[in-house]
Amino acid sequence: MKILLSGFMPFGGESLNPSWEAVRRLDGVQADEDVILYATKLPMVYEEARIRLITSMHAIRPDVIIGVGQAGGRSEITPERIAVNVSDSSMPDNNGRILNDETIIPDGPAAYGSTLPNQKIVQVLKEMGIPAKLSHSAGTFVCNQVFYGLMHELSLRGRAQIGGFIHVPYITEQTEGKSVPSLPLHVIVNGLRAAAVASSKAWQEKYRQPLEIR
Ligand code: PCA
Repeated sequence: MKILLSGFMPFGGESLNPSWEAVRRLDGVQADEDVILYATKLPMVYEEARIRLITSMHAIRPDVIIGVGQAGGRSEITPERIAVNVSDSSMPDNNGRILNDETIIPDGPAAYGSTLPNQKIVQVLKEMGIPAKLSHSAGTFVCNQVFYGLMHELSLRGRAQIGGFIHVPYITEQTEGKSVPSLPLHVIVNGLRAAAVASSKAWQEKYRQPLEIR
């Protein structure tokens, strides 16, 4: 089975984005028996990011899709519970666009829940000694737009796919000289890899078919 992980380009004056730095190190990795990881890089631009992820989904045809983004200031790896149908931030995207109370998908539902095994992911990461916590808000910036767009796409297709979003803290290099929480890159990489394996198990429990008829 295939798992697609997305990461973002840097923004807000940063020279890197830990989401892309982490997922690019997982591209092509066999995370478990019959589990191959793929990474795709998204622009930090509202519509383009959402469309780019859907294009990658069409090309790769993954069973599990995990969007990943930077949440500067958080100290844990945080699977997101819910995506909301609104973009609203005083911060511009990388095209300089500021969105105010904008609906992402007109006539779409107010929110979608993640279909990743979030509680299991938090539990597995904690057992590995990696700080992890369920988050109840992915915000209303570009990450939430990608997360909402992903869940909307999955709801339209009705295929045997699960998906969701995980925010990660800054990596240590980004916070030198500042009193802001961070994690070493390798910890984030290991955490996302474990989250992918936990998700593959959840997918298999839900959709597993005998190998010979796949
Ligand atoms: N974090 C931003 C957008 C891109 C990213 O890595 C967010 O949380 O919306």
